Amino acid sequence: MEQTLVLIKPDGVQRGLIGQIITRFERRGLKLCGMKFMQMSRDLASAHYEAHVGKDFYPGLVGYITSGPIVAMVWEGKDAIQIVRTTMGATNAGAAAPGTIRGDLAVEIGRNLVHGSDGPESAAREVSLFFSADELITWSRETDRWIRE
Ligand code: DAT
Ligand code: MG
Repeated sequence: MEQTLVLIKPDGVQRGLIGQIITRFERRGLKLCGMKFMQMSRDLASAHYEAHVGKDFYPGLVGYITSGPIVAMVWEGKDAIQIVRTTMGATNAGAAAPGTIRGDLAVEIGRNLVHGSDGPESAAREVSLFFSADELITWSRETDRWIRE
């Protein structure tokens, strides 16, 4: 089953939106299989955002993601990567569609509340940056047959 890394960024924690953001993924039908409340080090931030090194927004991005505690989660399901991305909405929150997390709760790209892996390779890489294998729980859920036929 596909797994993807989701972060509730420091603005989501500071604004008291942890519960609302988790609820969006729960009610969509994805299954939580790992979660931790933590502060990202600069080393972890550089590894996580290695694709953006050298871009003009990179220093601000690392400063933002390390500025306070975050919630790191792994969500699982068929097509979980794409489903998380559509639930989050566009990167630039100011242009994100209403109904998405960013489109309902945020207004700009530099405070866009959430991170979700963008493909199978980045998901595998990012999940292993934040979680060891024994921190991920495999469990069966009674409602799954009412979510997928
Ligand atoms: P996403 O978070 O939707 O996967 P991304 O991987 O392209 O987007 O970029 C990572 C983060 O970097 C993004 O959430 C916000 C920031 N960012 C990206 N492009 C930016 C830009 N042009 N100006 C400012 N911040 C940007
Ligand atoms: Mg990305």
